[in-house]
Amino acid sequence: MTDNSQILTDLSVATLAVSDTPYGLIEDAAIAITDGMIAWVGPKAKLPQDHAALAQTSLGGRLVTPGLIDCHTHIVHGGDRAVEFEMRLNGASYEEVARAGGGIVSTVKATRAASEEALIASALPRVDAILAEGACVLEIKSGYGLDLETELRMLRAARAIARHRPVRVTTSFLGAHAVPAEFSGDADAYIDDICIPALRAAHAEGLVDAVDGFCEGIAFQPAQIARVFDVAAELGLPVKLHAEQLSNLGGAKLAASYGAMSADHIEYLDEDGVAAMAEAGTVGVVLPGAFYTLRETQMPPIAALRKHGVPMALATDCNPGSSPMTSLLLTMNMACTLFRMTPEEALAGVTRHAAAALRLDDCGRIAPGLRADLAVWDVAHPAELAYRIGYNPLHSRIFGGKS
Ligand code: DI6
Ligand code: FE
Repeated sequence: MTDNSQILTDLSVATLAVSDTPYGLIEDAAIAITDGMIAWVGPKAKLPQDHAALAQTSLGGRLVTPGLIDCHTHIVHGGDRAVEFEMRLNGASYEEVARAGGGIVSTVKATRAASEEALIASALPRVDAILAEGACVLEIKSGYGLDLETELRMLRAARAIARHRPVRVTTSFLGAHAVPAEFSGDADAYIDDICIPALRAAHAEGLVDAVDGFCEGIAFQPAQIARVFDVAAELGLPVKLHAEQLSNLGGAKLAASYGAMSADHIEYLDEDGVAAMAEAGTVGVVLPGAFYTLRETQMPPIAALRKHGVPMALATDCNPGSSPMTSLLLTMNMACTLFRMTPEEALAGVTRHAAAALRLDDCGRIAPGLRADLAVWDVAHPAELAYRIGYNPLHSRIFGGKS
């Protein structure tokens, strides 16, 4: 099955279209693909005659979903922090870990020391793990360079991933991720002298699809984030924000005031912030991998997000510190078990709502006119995708109509 014009038959399909049927599920379905796009989807008995000439491929009764979308990753970075993880579990204090060169500074050091080729080579096995669970789109952030050259190098490596693998990559400039040691105590100077010039340079090179920041006591204040977002607005770039992860600084509200695509983490988000997101059409990106790794106890306000109709997306947050995770299926399971999201919300979180978080309107659902990015699963019911722990039932992945 390599041709990208064909009819897929003998399948059930969770279209994730907005419909009265849970998951937008259609049994005994067929999907017509022409030129890498979905031409038709529906019950096989209703397949229009004009598609009947296309070659048919039986999927043996399997379930088809939209290709998954990981809408928040830091998958390009140097080094890892496994030894630091071990030191902590052997009783080392935060200071001892920091003195031994650990923490985010160690990732910045390793990333600055890595060539573009090395960054690509170290990211690819992680990318492969995510694709092996049916992902077709990855968002990738900068933010471990914190100097102009390395921020640009990270984004070039991110773009290169899409030339090395059949996957769509969207990039986010995250210069406002942390204050590097050389600007310690002077976050404002870092924003003016490095972050904003690096954003302009990265944009001029076509490396930036969106602008992100980390709004937190240990990172940047809302007023500093606002200065970066003002430049994003000037450049015509959409924004998103790591907001309310460890405390409530009103980051989501700030992001919403800039019409943000998403506010991410959001454990400490209050109902005021939820209402602002609903008003602005800002998606809430829930990241259970970081919650789990940090042994956080404050739950994201799932009930308030539901009440205000804020779409909830899910992502791995794949990063070497707070979420060394490369599984969207495990992310879905954690969202259900830790946050009591439903399996249907979890699947929407890595498909339809993840597409909305990235402002992509040609994927994340199965409907005519959208890209034929599909995941084919050896499961009978879509709830099984969030139910299992550490089991991958992917049968095959179709990217732009090609297996
Ligand atoms: N929030 C996080 O959890 C990560 N970045 C962020 O803004 C942590 C990054 C790291 O520890 O390397
Ligand atoms: Fe993150």
